[in-house]
Amino acid sequence: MAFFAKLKENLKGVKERWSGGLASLFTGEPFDEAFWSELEERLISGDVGVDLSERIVGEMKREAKKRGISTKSELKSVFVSNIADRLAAVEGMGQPFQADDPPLVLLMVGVNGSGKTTSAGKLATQFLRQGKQVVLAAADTFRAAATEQLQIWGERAGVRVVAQKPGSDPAAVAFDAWQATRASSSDVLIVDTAGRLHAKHNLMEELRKIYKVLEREAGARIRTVLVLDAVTGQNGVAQAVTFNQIFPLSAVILSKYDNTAKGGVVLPIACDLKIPIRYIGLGEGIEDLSPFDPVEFASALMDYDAERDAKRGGDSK
Ligand SMILES: Nc1nc2c(ncn2[C@@H]2O[C@H](COP(=O)(O)OP(=O)(O)OP(=O)(O)O)[C@@H](O)[C@H]2O)c(=O)[nH]1
Ligand SMILES: [Mg+2]
Repeated sequence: MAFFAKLKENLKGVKERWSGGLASLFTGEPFDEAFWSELEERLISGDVGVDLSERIVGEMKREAKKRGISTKSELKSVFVSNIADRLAAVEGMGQPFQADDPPLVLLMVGVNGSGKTTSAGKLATQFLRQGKQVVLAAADTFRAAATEQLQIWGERAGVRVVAQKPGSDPAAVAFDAWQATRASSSDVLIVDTAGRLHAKHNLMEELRKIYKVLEREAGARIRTVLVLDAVTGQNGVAQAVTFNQIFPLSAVILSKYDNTAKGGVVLPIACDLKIPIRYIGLGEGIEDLSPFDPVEFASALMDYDAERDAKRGGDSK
């Protein structure tokens, strides 16, 4: 199913979406100064952040002037392009990981409960479908339940899970799993880690250690993946900043997008931190992970179908 259709379907449950309030701003009559401040306010309230919201409104004003746009409905496509172009300008945006120079190593990180294990399971399934051989590493050794959870995903997907007993060194599990990946000539190793508060120094150091072990072995084949709960809002930016200081982040997976009324946090993460959002989580099921599409995201944000509009434009010619 296309990202947009799936997005719409999965978002049905969320009432009073932020995007609804945004889209309703863009109807009909000519716009005035009050329109711009209202737009800026709504962007800020949707977790876009103050600076970036100002910048977006400033650019839209200039664009509207340049093109002689006078109605709010015409501004809609200016808005959608502004958002989509900003996102698309970030290298890797929306691009799923490729395992064409195996083995690809994905290190899943994020705060407690953000969706790391679930996303690891979903990714494993997608790689399997591409005919890739996958190994999962249970490097969340804090809780026995964490390993069990990953093993359930492994069984469901038909993937080998490398684990040790609870309390073992997560870096040692990662190393074991790397060796298993090599020995079995697998294409992808996905390392699940324990959730950690980005403010907890010792836990972040532990993560650095796991990364070092993997980087030593896998070199440039390692990708660091921050799983961010879309519901977290602006705090997601702070999380991304801190994890990005431990090691450069290769990607964000925005999980639980089906649970949030907002989602504007992707903009500061992309535009200010230059971290590509590669996937978006739209539910708890194995199928509910889609590559992030900036154009469809921007359109859905406005509840505005750019393709449909383009067709209409074409019809009227
Ligand atoms: N609705 C929805 N729920 C999700 C999504 N991704 C994960 N979840 C749910 O969020 C909860 C936490 O997910 P986990 O994958 O266990 O999160 P985690 O980051 O591994 O958690 P810890 O290991 O405890 O830090 C589970 O109930 C998942 O089913 C999503 O995209 N949408
Ligand atoms: Mg987990």
